Amino acid sequence: MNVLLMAYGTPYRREEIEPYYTDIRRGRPPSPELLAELEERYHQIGRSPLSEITFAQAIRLEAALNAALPLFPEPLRASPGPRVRGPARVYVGTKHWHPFIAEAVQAMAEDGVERAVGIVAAPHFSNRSIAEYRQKVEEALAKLGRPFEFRLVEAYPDHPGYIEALTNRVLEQLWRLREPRAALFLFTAHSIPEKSAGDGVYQAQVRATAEGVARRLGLLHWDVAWQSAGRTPEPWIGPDVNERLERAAAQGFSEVVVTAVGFPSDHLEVFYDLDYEAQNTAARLGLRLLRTRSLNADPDYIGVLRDLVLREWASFPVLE
Ligand code: FEC
Repeated sequence: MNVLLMAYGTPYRREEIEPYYTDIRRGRPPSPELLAELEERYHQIGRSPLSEITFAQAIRLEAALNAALPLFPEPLRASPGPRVRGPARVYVGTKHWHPFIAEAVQAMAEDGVERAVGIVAAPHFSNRSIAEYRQKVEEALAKLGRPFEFRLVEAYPDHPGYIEALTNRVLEQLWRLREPRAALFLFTAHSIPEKSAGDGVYQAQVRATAEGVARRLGLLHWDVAWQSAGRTPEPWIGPDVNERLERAAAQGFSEVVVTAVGFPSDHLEVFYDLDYEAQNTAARLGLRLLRTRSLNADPDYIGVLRDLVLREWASFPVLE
C-alpha cells in the first residue's frame, strides 16, 4: 500500500523564504516590501513547525496502516496481490517547498510504485487548496511517461473521527471558561479569494465541520470566521477573524474560543495569525481569547487519515 501524504510546506531557513514565496505566487517574485513583511512574520513566531509535523504524521500514519493491514475486511484479506502483502509506505510531498509533490512522485516511481492513494492534511476542498494539490500530482505523473494509478481523498469535512477529535479539543477549553454558556465559539479556516469561492463548496464544507462540533457540544453561540487572507488586492471571503472579534465585543461577549478547523497542524497561520494577531485584537477589545490545541500528529487525527486511506485504497480494482 502506497500513500502520498501532502501538506502546504514551509521554508526551513530564512534564505528560503523568498523562493518559497515566489512558488506560492506561481513564479512571480514578491516585492521587497512583501518579502520583508513575510520574513517578519516568521521571525515573530521563531519558525514554523509545519514540516516536522507533516513528517511525524507520515511516520505515524505508516505505522497505523501497517498495524491495520491484517484488519482488512474479508473480501480484501482474501484477495491476492501486493496491496495486502506489502507493507504500507507513506511518502511526503508538499505544495510549495521541499520535498515538493513532484519529488515525492519521482521517489515513488523510483521505488517501482504503480498505484497510490493521495491525502492532504487539509480537510476541505477548494480550488485554491485540494484542486491545486491534485493538479501538481497529475503534472508529476504525466512526466513519468508510464502508467500510474492514483486516487485522491478529496475532502473529509464531516468524518466522524475528525469531528470527534475537534470536539475533544474544544472540550479541553470549555473547562477553562468562566461562563461556558455565555462564550462565543469561532471556527476558522483559511480565507480564499472570492472569485475562487463562487460555487460555495468550500464555505459549505467548513460550515459542516463547525456545525458538527457545535451540535455535539450543544454550543449556544458559534460562528464561522476566515483567517489569513493573502496580501493581494482582490476581495477574499469573510468575515475575517479579527473583524468577527470586533463584532463579538460589540455583541457583549467577553470570552471567545477559536478553533482552526481548516488546519490540522500548527504553522505560521496558527502561530502568527491567531496566537499573535488575533490575540492582540482580542486584548485591545478586552476579550479573553482561548485557542484550541491543533491535532498535529496526535493518534485521533492519524486514525482519521488511516481510515480514509484504507477506504480509498479498497476502491482500487483487485490486481491480477
Ligand atoms: O507554516 C508555514 O510556513 C506555511 C503556512 C501556510 C499554510 C497555508 C495554507 C493555505 N493557504 C491557502 C491559500 C492561499 C492563497 C494564497 C496564500 C498565500 C500564502 C502565503 C503564505 C502562506 N500562504 Fe496559504 N498557507 C500558508 C502560508 N495561501 C506564507 C504568502 C503570503 C501571504 O499572502 O500571506 C495567495 C497566493 C497568491 O498570492 O496568489 C490563495 C489555503 C490553505 C489551506 C489548505 C492547505 O493547507 O493547503 C486555502 C498551512
